[in-house]
Amino acid sequence: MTLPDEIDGLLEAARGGHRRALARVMSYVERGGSLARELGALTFALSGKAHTVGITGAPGSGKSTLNSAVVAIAREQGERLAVLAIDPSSPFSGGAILGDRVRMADHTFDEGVYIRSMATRGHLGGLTLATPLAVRVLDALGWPWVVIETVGVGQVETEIVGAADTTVVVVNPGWGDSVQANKAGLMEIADIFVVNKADRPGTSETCRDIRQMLDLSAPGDWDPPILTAVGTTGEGATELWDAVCAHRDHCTATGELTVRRAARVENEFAEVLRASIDARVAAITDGDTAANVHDRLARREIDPYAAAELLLDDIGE
Ligand SMILES: Nc1nc2c(ncn2[C@@H]2O[C@H](COP(=O)(O)OP(=O)(O)O)[C@@H](O)[C@H]2O)c(=O)[nH]1
Ligand SMILES: [Mg+2]
Repeated sequence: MTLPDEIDGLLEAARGGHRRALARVMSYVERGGSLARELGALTFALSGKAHTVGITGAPGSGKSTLNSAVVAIAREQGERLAVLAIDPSSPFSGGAILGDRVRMADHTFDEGVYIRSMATRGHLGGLTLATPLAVRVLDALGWPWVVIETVGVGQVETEIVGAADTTVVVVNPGWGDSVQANKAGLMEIADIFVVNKADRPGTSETCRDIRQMLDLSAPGDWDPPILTAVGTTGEGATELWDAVCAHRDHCTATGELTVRRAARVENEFAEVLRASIDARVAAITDGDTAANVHDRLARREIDPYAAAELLLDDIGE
């Protein structure tokens, strides 16, 4: 079957399970620009049904291995899942992603699993805007679960994954003693903790350390469970999947899910606005007005506030 040229047809084919159509749609999302924009507009009203799960943790902590084991369990229960692997530190053909492909190879021929490594070249706002768009498109195309794997090293990655409905933080034995820049950030976003590589010494100490750190933070109505797992054998994968489902049920019952989703779309709006303003300012900065403003600023004829106002007046059109 040849692929339709127009976006609507492509979306319809992708929704009908046509893998090449889906791959093409996701490439458009990745590439950004007007086609991504159009896809976003067409899919927005259809989205909001999928439950999104973020998995984060240091590189090498075993996120992909564990995720693959969890996907297998979910599949046994008849669930369909789309997995987005986002790793800004490694380019599309990089080692980490290649590793992910190998680990995920078990699911290659399974129609109920879709796995995509995301790159975000050409995207206004980068990862922060490309990821929610990608998630929304998968959601609108009928994937009931969208799993987002990202490296929990930077603030942007933490924010992305923290915006999921359920956030899983993967750590390893010894994490309690480690000095990690964004440890507090990870503590804040975790709905579920997993100490993976529980075949190594120090697992129970790490669980205890996390417990203590959690006890110091303000109690919410969901107490994040601290699980242990061995990704390579699949030990603990069932418990992790059960915890994800329990968290989803909890959020649904309490209305927390609706609150989170409203906050998420509000954040995205703010982000889009900021990125659009930045882009317009950058465009102006190349022009005559800008040169003039910079000169006057340098000569101290106008102050930075007046200079900003002059530029912003130009945006207004
Ligand atoms: N010993 C041990 N190794 C593991 C475990 N889980 C994953 N690994 C190994 O850790 C390495 C990194 O795993 P990977 O899933 O790519 O980590 P990611 O970067 O977080 O996605 C691989 O060599 C895995 O085989 C585990 O539970 N125990
Ligand atoms: Mg990985």
